Amino acid sequence: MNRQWKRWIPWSVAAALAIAAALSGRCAPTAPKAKKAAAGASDLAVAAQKTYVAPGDLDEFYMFSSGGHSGQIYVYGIPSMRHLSTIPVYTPYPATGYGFDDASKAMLGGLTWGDVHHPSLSETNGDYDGRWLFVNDMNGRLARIDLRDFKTKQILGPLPNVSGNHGSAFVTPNTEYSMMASRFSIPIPKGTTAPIEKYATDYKGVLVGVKIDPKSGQMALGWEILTPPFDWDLGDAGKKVSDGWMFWTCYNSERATGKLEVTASQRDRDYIAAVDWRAVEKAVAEGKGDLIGGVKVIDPRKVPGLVFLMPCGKSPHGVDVSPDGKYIVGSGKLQGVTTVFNFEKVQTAIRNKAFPGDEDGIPVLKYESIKDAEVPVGLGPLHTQFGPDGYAYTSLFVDSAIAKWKLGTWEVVDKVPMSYSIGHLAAAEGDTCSPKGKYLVGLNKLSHGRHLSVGPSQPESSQLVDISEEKMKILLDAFTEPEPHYAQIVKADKIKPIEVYPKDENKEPLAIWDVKDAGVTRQGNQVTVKVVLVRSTITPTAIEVNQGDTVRIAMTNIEQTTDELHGFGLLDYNINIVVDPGETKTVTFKADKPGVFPYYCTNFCSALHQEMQGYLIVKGKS
Ligand code: K7E
Ligand code: CUA
Repeated sequence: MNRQWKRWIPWSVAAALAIAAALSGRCAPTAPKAKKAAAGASDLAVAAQKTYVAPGDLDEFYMFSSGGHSGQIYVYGIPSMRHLSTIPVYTPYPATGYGFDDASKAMLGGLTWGDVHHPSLSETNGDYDGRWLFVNDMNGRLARIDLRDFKTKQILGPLPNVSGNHGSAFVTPNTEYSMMASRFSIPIPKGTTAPIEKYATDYKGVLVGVKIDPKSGQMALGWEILTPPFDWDLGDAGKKVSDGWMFWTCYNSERATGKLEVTASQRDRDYIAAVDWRAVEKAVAEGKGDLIGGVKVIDPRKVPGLVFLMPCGKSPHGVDVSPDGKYIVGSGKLQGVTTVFNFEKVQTAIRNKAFPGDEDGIPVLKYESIKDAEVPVGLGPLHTQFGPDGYAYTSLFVDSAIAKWKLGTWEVVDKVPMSYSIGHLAAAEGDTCSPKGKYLVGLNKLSHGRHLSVGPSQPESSQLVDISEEKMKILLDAFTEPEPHYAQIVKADKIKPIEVYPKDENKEPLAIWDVKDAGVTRQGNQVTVKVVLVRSTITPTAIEVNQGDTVRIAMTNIEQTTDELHGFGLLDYNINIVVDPGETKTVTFKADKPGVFPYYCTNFCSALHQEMQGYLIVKGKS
């Protein structure tokens, strides 16, 4: 054990004590009983002014926040922290009819939830380009949201061999790939079994490259890399000088099973994997790799030189590459320091083949030879974001604070407490090549009653922090939907959404634009209904079918006016469709219940919205 690792031990002990105390409730802050000023009146006035967005004015940034196991993405405006929109991705969302029409139902593939952790905006030259948002699901899936209309357009997966897609959906600087890594290891291919006692040898993790089509954003499974059964956690792509490399942290390099909080904390260190993804791409193109579960899988024992392991403090969470690509920041979750690795030193060590060891054929680099600094940020460093001026911001879970420090001098210049227990943080474009500064949001895990009580199921809290000056200042408490693991903040003018679907772009063959084309056609027991939705009638106003028919209703909202949505609610058949202006949606169902069933417009659309209704008549068999 070298000196470095020894120095960390007291930190680990202190951290363990702090966590134990927090868990036992001894440190639990008491809820404020009434509104109280946390700072002087003038500070509060400045904070209020900085976050106040006057009626009719617009926020400066969008924040796309992970919805965790709600399976959704939440869109907030910054600095107001107002919730603007919910984008359903892996979960049906009745408010927008998502998961009820044929197309979105097919995308969900029968699954009704997902667990979204890390949204990832598409990039060009390492900066957000405002085109797409990729989001992971723990269940081996990846989704693409088109920011032209803020709708989920594709869900890929569950992908073969992947169990627990946590280390995702990080894109490379020109959105060549969205990367993925398994948190849980399993015997592969999926579907085979091995006893838990053989975990260390027979269970495997995978690192995955999902290829993105540069024009359409279409995702396709590229390749996988076989790894020991480590629990891959978080990732970040190299940029500028480190472009072409991908980094992922892991815990449980012990390859332990059972009570991981004990068994996976035995070693002083875990790893950050460094993957030369351009070389992987080339190797796969040359036919290297084995076909496992239908995908090309590279085994580093057979194809060396693609993957390397950088030792890192035990149980690291975030790994974050600086805007210039020179530094890779990673920290043990129980440490009091964050380690800055130097990409050039990593390259030198690889060139010199300075590998003191290996893990199943993957070379391990020497910690001392690749690190530049250990920055004494405070206890429990989790995740780092960057500002435009060479500053880095690290969230500290155990200290419940954010530390601001300088790249290059490694000096900690400021700290601000968070209420309470910060997880990730998101600075404006703070993980790109050109961070914007100004604002940072602490995504806190607990709120401990800093809000009107809503019972035991308390909301998450997020805090907006002003980072425009030397000292960080908390501006606002906001209560976000669960579970805000990670978020990204992008300049609002980079996103250019449409407000109606242009009629001439509608390619749905069943779309109609005139009420005279509406009606029912039949082929045997297959019934097609073409419907027009326009203020304030659903045409046809009655639909007659026979019991046992398969009915497909295609409804076109022929409006070309902003905000004129119409809905189609048919309660007795669990049908709930919302159609945006210029859009066509279809729903297919079996008319198995005879009777008369009203349908109605669900979205308020006009003074005569209430009159927008009709009847489905299902004639009984006898
Ligand atoms: Cu920190 Cu899944 Cu990135 Cu939760 S993750 S906190
Ligand atoms: Cu259409 Cu209400």
